[in-house]
Amino acid sequence: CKILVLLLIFTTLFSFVCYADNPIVQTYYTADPASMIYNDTCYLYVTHDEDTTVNNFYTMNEWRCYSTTDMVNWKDCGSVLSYKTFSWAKGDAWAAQCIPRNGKFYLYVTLTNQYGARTVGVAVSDSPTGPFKDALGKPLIANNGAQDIDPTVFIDNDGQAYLYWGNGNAYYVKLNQDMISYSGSIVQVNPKPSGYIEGPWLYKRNNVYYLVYAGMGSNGENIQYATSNSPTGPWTSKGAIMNSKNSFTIHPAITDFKGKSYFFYHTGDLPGGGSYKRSVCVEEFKYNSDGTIPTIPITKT
Ligand code: FUB
Repeated sequence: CKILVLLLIFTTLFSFVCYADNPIVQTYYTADPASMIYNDTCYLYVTHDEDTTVNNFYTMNEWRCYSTTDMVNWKDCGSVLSYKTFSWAKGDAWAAQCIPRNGKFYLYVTLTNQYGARTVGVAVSDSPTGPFKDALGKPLIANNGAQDIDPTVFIDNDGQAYLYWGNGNAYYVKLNQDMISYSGSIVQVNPKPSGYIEGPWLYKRNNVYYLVYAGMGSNGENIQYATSNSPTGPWTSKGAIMNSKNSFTIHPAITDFKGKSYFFYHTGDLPGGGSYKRSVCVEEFKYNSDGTIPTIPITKT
């Protein structure tokens, strides 16, 4: 009986812990990583590639979350939100990012609305791992048919929050303190960051603002970045840091965690993987002494 209990404890623990080599998640096809540091833990929100060659496209219905305290052992926190939570959405649970504020967690997500337009929704929870609920009952961003995808959110030292997003062009708004509304109009970034396609990731380091994004590489997308002395630009191109691998798209997130810097992305590296069956990965890297980001090699272990 003791042995049975021990076996049960072991199998329960094992089923919740993913031991990370790249790809981090080996039990699902995952993409579009977005890291969030909270209480000494790194949470990683990912999309879930569910294409079963039904339409051979980005068939995605939910957002999943993984967490780690050491960047090696990852806990599967499960599915934290479905597109079905948004009564006004008809699918396409694409890239998302979560941020803590006001004792709550705000998850900005890409969704297709009932009219077929790509939009940005926002969900809120009391916990980083959900359950999240639709904060508005309607899209936060529905920019007249623009490709409103891939939201990234950032709060500056003065408390002003910024939401960037967009495919083809990049847009931003200044979010209000409540994080579910914005002031002023939507601004199209002009000129757009050099080579910009999609997947923006905005952050600040040593008083420099970084906008990291997907551009076009030689064989599918690559990751490029630009910097500015303001969160609203103008943006100076700093070049490419990583090419896509076994997947047309690639999508960035960057974080500092426990004194080290990490770059998250996705490839098509899991067995059976490809452009619509992607897998999230992480690389540790070091900034150059002038604050620029080096080219980052892809490792698969
Ligand atoms: O995952 C669906 C879309 O593919 C994302 O929104 C884009 O950034 C690209 O990764």
